[in-house]
Amino acid sequence: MVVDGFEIVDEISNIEHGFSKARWGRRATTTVDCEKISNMNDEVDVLIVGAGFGGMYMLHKVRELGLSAQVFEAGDGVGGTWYWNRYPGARCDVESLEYSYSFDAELQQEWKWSERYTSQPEILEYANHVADRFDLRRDIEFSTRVEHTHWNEATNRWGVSTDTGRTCSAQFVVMATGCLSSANVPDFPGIDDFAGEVYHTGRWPHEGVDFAGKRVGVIGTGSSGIQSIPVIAEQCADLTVFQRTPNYSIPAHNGSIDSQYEAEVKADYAEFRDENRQMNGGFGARSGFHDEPSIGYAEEERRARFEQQWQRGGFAFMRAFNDLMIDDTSNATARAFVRDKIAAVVDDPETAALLTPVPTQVIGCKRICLDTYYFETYNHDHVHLVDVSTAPIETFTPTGLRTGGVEYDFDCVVLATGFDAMTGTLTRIDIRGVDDEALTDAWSAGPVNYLGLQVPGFPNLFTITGPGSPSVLTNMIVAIEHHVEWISDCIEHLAATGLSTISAAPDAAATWVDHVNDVADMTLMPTCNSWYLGANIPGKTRVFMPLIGLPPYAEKCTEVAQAGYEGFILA
Ligand code: N01
Repeated sequence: MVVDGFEIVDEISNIEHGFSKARWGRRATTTVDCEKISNMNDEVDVLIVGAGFGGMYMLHKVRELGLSAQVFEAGDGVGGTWYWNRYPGARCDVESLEYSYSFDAELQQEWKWSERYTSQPEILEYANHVADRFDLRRDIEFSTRVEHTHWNEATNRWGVSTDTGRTCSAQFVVMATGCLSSANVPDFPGIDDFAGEVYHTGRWPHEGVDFAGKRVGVIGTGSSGIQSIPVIAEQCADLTVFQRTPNYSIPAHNGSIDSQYEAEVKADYAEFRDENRQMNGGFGARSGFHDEPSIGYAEEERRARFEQQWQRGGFAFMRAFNDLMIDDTSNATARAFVRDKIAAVVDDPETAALLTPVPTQVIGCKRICLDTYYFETYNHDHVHLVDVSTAPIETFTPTGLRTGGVEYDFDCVVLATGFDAMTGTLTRIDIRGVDDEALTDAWSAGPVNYLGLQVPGFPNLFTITGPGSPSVLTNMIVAIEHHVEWISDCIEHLAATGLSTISAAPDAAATWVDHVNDVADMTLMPTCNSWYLGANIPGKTRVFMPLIGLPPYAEKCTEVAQAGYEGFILA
């Protein structure tokens, strides 16, 4: 259905605070208000879309270059993913001392985290602190969603228009739109008829949700489900979890931050950051990484190593050996260890079996979850697990939902059903490059770009942590800082050399996409239906989107720049 130039779609990416069931969201159709695009009411050097950690730092860097910038942000505050994902239990799975900006020595010294893994409210507080400290807000227009971004070949500039009627012309556009910004709401029949409340974890109401005395259903057992289920269970009267695929989850062993460790890190923060940048994912250098394969280890020794890393908590577990993601036999030993842990924690053997991934399911193929008492939660009498792997959710009803012929009644249902990751937010904006080519057409067979930074035919448009770069496989802030600095150096280079445009060469991009997939194929990462492959979205082209390995990637980006931006066309 097309209304007022917008197609009404079954997704909620445009709703700010929670959402109404009757109106999931809007997506720009191909109908473009050309007048808006051509009569720009503002002109800047760099237009930045999004005021999360990427957009904020980009703005800061652009100002350092002495250029003008405008940020458009759909939310009414900064923080990006941490602005939207306010569900109970939301916290970072990378340790606080690592998940923070490194670009300003004073900032990293003065900020004090309270927990080992920071909660969403504290990260949002940090984002607001950064916005104030660097006086960022004056160039950010909030509650303003970019809908159209068109390249004008006559002027070599981008025309950008928003849902508020604001327009802007810019020489450069930087998409700092995040990788997990477009909520995935499966097409559940009858959802509009459900009389209760429906919430998506990625669009949580700012005022919170009162679960007291309520019957709650949670659909989904990825990171968002696994973090929120124990907290919701504490608050509600009755909880039913609908699980399609069981997940591996490692206890976070969260707690207050160790002040001695914090002092050690802060004594030489630069060294700590450097060590982490040398890690494959840009984090965890001091989490007991063992750079040796598991082969040759006797079963007992191997288990002792796994146990040691298990006790460290979180991603450290996957650093017990260096071949866990490339050798299925080695991976099988890790997953057997976790299977035993689940069996030891969950009282009811039937529930334990349902919660346990099948032996062939590679651990780490989907992003590992970090939890706090997730499996323990199923030992409570008021918490129930329903397997929907063979009998999917048939329909919502006015009082709940039905699956496997059984009706479940709820006061509210939480959708922890994930995101249209990495490409979803970009393809929902009407982006058009040279010859009016739509990004959706350029990416119809999967995302094509060079270094995850630029799409051929879309000059002067950069993506921060785009597909084709390590992004979601890293500590995002490390990847963000790397991209922002590369982009700002690139813009500075163009200005210094009197050039006005840069765009990825088609052959370089084609080779790069092959490279990203070749690297993935050397690992066990493509072996499951993960969102890294787009496999969670019906109809999405199945292609491995992020590049594995931050250090070689960063080296390549440096080499390309030093070689005069090899693989790019400069004009
Ligand atoms: O989403 P997911 P998420 N019927 O896609 C299920 C980051 N993150 O929001 O596995 C029934 O992982 C789906 O089932 P299946 C982190 O990178 C980080 O939890 O597809 N079930 C799955 O169980 C993470 O990886 C943190 O079979 C349906 C779940 O919904 C990413 O965000 C915290 C269904 C979706 O899991 C996404 O995590 C939270 C259907 N029709 C998130 N459709 C940190 O700690 C989907 N599902 C920083």
